[in-house]
Amino acid sequence: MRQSQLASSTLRESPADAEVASHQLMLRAGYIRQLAAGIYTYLPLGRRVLRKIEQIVREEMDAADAQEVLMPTLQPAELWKESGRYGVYGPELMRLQDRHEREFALGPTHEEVITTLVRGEISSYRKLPVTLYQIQTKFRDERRPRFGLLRGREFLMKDAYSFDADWEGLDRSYKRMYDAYHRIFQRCGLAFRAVEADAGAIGGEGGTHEFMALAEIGEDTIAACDCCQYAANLEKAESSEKIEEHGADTASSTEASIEKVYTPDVRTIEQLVQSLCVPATDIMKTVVFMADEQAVAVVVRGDHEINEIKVKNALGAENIAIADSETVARLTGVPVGFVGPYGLSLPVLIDREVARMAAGIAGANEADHHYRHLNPQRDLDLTRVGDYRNAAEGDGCPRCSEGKLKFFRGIEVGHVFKLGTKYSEKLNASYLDASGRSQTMIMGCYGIGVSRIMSAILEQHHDGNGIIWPASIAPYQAHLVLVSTKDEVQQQTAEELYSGLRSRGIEVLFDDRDERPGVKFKDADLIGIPVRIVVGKDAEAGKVEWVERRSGNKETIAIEEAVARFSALRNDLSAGV
Ligand code: 9G3
Repeated sequence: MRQSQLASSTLRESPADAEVASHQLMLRAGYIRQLAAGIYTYLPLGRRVLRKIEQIVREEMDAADAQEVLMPTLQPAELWKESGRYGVYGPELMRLQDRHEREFALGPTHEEVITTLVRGEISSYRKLPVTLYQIQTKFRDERRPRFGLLRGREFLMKDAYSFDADWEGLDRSYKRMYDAYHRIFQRCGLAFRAVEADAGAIGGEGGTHEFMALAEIGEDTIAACDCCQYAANLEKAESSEKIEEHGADTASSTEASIEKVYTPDVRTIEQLVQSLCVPATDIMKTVVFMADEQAVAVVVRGDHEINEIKVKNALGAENIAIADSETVARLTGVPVGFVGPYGLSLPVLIDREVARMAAGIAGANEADHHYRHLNPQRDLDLTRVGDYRNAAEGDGCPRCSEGKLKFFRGIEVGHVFKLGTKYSEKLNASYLDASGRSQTMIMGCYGIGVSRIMSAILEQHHDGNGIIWPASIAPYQAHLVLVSTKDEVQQQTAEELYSGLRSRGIEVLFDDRDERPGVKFKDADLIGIPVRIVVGKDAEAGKVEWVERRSGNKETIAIEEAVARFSALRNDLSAGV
């Protein structure tokens, strides 16, 4: 492709609202343009990268014997009413009416569609298992679209769905997808971790993993053991129950009786630490939540954070949120900051680490007063002790005995779920087993954010001068740069090299523009094609400069050598190494 004809141009600056590197770089290098908030056009360079990512996904899905389909984006609302999800997602589900005023949704995902399809196509155990997938535009009306393709309102997803006769079959299908995901992210050049995750609203009976691309701007926090393979989204991560050396378990030994102290206007942990000169680890932090319509108090140690997902799952609640101060005052008669587990008129969930405390300090359920010397074993109802806190860095690993948990930020680029019968039951996807009995299919679903991967790769593959694409997904294999359009020999050499490479099937972006060399080199650094061939003054000696974008290495080599290298490189690429 001649860069003088390319439909996009590079920008000197990126728009102010582009906050992260991947967003800035895709705009500046001319890969995408925003049409509206969270809605983007892929310019030619961007479309080529997206297609390469799709191709890697497609190859690995096909290698795992999944069959590609393409489902509609327009979905009848009836399907979502039948599955009971029409009201669950609120304004995030984009809705519209057709000319007959029939209600439709723009598909955010396709469990309903695929289950209805399979219900009609498969009725015998002989046709199971089957895994179907598509690479398709999804719509989710995010309240705050941001970071370019990382959180868009219209985006490209590969979504796959497996159907098995039984749970063992699902385990096999799940493992095949899980392994295929490892190959896909490796081929895309991503540094990633598969982490145990929370199944969320999608539910499903048997576990779920997220694939996280490591990146500082990632919205998710991963807790990973520095010793074994344990890694989990912080939403779900656990800590070892092993008693920490310093926090000796003296719960049963303290005899001091409860004492009420006057703590005027002392509401926060920090204020308690200051006014009572105690460490946060001696404080029982009590927060009141509304779980669906039920008020519940949760108590964790002062230096820990409450994990709302764990509380929600423990209560089996649909919705959970911190109760506002008026609600707390109305329900308990106690102003916020003075609520505590002792003598409280609400159900109380006690975190494991609180149950171990010897003498704790907590709100006295009376304005301007706290209790001290609370001994949970003696004074509190411990029927609802559990793990309700976020794991903390440095906590012991829940799987191995000597590891410690470390935190990483990640971008979720894949998510695999064991759904079980959650949809097949509701939508009657059943089959006749070998003895002719009707059985419900066991499902799994598997998503990859194809457009999101592009941004995640960029977050991991750039430097101060611009993009550095992994060869597997670069828009072109070679960036051919002609230094001077005025110089006959250079011009001729570049043209011959351009046609020579292309005739060998090498993808070339040819910078044939009548621009100063400095501008060309800056643009080439920005666009990020992994290998650059510069045709300059050495052309008359039959030599060109071979520049590697990532390392910056430069070599002057014979033109024939440049072609030979690419042909070799191309063979590597087609082998998918
Ligand atoms: C909705 C809206 C947003 C949603 C969903 C439904 C997320 C929804 C979860 C999934 C689960 C898996 C198949 C591919 C892998 C992920 N956001 N989810 O179901 F109506 Cl507005 O999409 N689906």
